[in-house]
Amino acid sequence: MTTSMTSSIPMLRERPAWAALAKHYDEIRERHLRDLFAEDRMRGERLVAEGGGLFLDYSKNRITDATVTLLVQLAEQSGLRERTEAMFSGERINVSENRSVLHVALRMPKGTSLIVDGVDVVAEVHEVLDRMSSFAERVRSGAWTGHTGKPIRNVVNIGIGGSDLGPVMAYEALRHYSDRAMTFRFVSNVDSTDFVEATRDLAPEETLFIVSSKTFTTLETMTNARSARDWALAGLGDEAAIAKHFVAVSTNAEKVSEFGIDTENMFGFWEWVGGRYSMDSAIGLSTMLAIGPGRFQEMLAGFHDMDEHFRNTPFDRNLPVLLGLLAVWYGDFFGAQTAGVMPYNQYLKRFPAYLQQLTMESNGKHVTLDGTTVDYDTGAIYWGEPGTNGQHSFYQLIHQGTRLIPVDLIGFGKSLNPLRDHHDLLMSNVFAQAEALAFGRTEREVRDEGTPEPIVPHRVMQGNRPTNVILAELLTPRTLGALVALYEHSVFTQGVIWTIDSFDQWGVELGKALASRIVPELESEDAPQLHHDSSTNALIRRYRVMRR
Ligand code: G6Q
Repeated sequence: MTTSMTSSIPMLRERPAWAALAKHYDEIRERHLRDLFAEDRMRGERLVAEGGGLFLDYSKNRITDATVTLLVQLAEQSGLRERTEAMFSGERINVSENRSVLHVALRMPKGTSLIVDGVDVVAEVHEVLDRMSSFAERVRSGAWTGHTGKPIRNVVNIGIGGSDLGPVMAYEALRHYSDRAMTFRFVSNVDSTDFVEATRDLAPEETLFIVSSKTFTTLETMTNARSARDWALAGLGDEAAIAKHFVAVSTNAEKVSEFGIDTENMFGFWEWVGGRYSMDSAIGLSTMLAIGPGRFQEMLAGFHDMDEHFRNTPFDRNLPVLLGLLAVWYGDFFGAQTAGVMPYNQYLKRFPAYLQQLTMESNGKHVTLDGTTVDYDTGAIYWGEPGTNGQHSFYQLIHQGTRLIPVDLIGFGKSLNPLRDHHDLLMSNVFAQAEALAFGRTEREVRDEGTPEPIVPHRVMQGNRPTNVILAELLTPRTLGALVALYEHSVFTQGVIWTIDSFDQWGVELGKALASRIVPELESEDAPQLHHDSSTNALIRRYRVMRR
């Protein structure tokens, strides 16, 4: 499948900037950040960029001005400009699923329009947002009551993957702004423990379930939704109660009504919204219930700020483009296998998990858009924990291990919960870590501190470990939107360089199909015959004995 968008673009290794970068890499691979900073006293003030309310310091990367120039050329030669326009205008850039990729339309302001296949998608988006808003207002004010007339106090989102990770992350991130009289829970795992623990202290008459599933066929979600219905019926004793305690978020009205949810209580979205790009669609209903429609709109405005920045800013000042190009630089030239993202903000504790799906499901691909197997590395393994916790565990390996791990450190100017000197202590760690990773401690420095000779090598920090520092003034719905969009577009930038489809997920689809084949084999001891490999057959037989 060759698309008109990419047919004129040579394979990655044949793009002139790639060869130039390979040569340039040989020249600067040994250069130390200590020297790069010593040579240019303004480096820390020059290699920065701003957009969408976020500030990026990328000076502590193993780059020179020439590196940035070559990476920007690579972006140009990869068609990033054209592909970005193709995405924003609704072209079917998700080639393997033949779909448009229009999460950017989810946050276009009311009154603007984007016509795709004769339909104004922005008008459709706002129609759903308006319905969500009026529903959220009714629930939050107590006007929407449960079956027994009591207001809803608990909201349980049932969904998995893209229908879970965004909502959980956003709820945790924006908890400061949420209605504290309400309880929010998220059930994703088909392990019944997830459902049981999430609902054990909730009163059914005050509980609303949001069944969030784009397809409304996902095994985990439908299994949990059925258990939720049993739970609600056991507590409320009446089928009629379902209408008051269940709403759905889906693209599949037929399946929603088959399940027994009135499609009046369904909030739709569209096939052009990928699961991992859906937290700002109706999939964000739990977020809106928590923080209210006004603040949800602010979050959308933050996404849109970053969309505009991405679309309109020259590449060498463009935050998502710079982050994306640096990821390619470390992954493909330095051979970095992983990348760390460490938010120095407890509210962002689920942000790394959210990013894992966004980055790894999008760019974990081994063929190009036309199906050719790649001969370079694609998406890195993303991971992280909030600071400062990580510093007391795995940072050791980042500082002194043998692997290169580029790290993003995310911090804020102000705390939402100021207490004594906590915030300055927190932020001093951001700056100190970035500094130590870049500059390390030389043998001489260690010796001058009076370190006994045999201990000197152990205390030496080589430094030259790259970081990006991302700062925003305050964690608000708006900055969260901008931060998520920053990574969305960075992922897109990387995907364009690698000429892969960042918007399909055939590996995930495979998992969905495989397990359902084995279920009947676990339930019955006689038939059907087992036709797997010898290991799978033996494991199934052992499990049959264990489950008796
Ligand atoms: C996301 C993936 C995947 C998906 C889940 C849930 O991009 O496609 O994580 O979101 O498998 O799918 P449903 O929303 O259809 O239940």
